[in-house]
Amino acid sequence: MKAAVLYEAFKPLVVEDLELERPKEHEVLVKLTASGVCHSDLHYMKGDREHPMPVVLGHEGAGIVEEIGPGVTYAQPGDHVVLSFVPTCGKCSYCVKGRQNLCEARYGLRGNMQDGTTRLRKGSQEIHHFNGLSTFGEYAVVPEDSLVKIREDAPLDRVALIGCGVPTGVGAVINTAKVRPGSSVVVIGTGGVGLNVVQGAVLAGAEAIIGVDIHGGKLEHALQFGATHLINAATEDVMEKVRDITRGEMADYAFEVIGSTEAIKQAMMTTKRGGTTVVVGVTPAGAELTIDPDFLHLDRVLMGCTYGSCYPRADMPMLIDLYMARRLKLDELISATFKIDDINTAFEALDQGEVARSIIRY
Ligand code: COD
Ligand code: ZN
Ligand code: ZN
Repeated sequence: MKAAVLYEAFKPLVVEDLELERPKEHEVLVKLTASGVCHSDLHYMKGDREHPMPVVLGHEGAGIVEEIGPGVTYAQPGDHVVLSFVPTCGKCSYCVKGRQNLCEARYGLRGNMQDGTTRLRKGSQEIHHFNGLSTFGEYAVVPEDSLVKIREDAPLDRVALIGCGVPTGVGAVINTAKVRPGSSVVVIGTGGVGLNVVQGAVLAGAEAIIGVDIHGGKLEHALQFGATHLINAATEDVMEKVRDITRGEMADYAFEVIGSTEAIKQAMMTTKRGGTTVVVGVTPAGAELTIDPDFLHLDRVLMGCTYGSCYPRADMPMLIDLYMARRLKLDELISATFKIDDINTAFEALDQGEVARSIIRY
């Protein structure tokens, strides 16, 4: 199959033919229809975060089950699925307490499948998996526990985005922060994931939704997704503008959706007493955050967040239902579609801030 391989950071992806072994116990072969191009993949390409290499990146995908390995009971060939970059085992202490996004199984997958081996190969060279998914290929062998079955009338290219950007952003609002109707919300970074924070705030009934970015084009997207106010952080004073918009009070909630310590601090500074800051982005390895603890003393909350605190098998079908009922935007998120041969162009466009989200269609 054709796939895009990252051999080392700071080098372009190499699109080439790889061998993909058949699924082993509790694994499934999926024919992918589309994969989203997310900034988290770019972090590995730019050396911000480390991973065993060579690796096939990609963690936002959907497709059709082609073959099941021994012992698989959840899915059958022909099932339409979205892939979850956190498998949920249903048995660990996190899963049984409803914290499926923190499932133990995610830690058994660093570069390999759960048995510690890889199904991807180029000749004699082993190629690593990414989060057990590796969606930048025409096919993927994934753990059974990473599958989320979905309704068959949902368009399989669009719902690929339900694998990462949508639950990460919408979930941060609904599940992590539990934003209340009538709230004021600041969203710093209105890219592919940030736009989903914006539309999550709309779903939650927020009154003021303030989009902050440094690219005018990204801010325009935010308006389309329901932002009520926009701030260009490259030219405007973010604190001052949030103060004006909230009539001097500052915001109830702020979301950092970039992966920068400066932006985390900025997010916190836009919250009022008792306000909540949610950190969605992951900062480069080794980063440190310094804050004045007195700021937290006034009942402020600083929260982390992974995968929008979601339970993939419950939340993803629900998000697809909302999309099919036209209550959630997916089509508008996709500003460009690429073939896998042009995947490096897709990443350049993301890096330059030219797209909301782009997808690779197989
Ligand atoms: N001030 C305001 N906006 C900024 C600034 C700044 N100083 N710097 C960059 N931005 C804007 C960019 O213009 C862009 O619009 C936006 O921030 C980032 O958007 P994208 O589209 O480039 O990135 P996303 O939305 O695909 O990814 C953002 C994440 C925060 C999710 C990502 O960077 C990250 O940290 N991922 C790891 C965390 C995670 O949850 N990973 C799991 C799967 S995503
Ligand atoms: Zn992602
Ligand atoms: Zn578990």
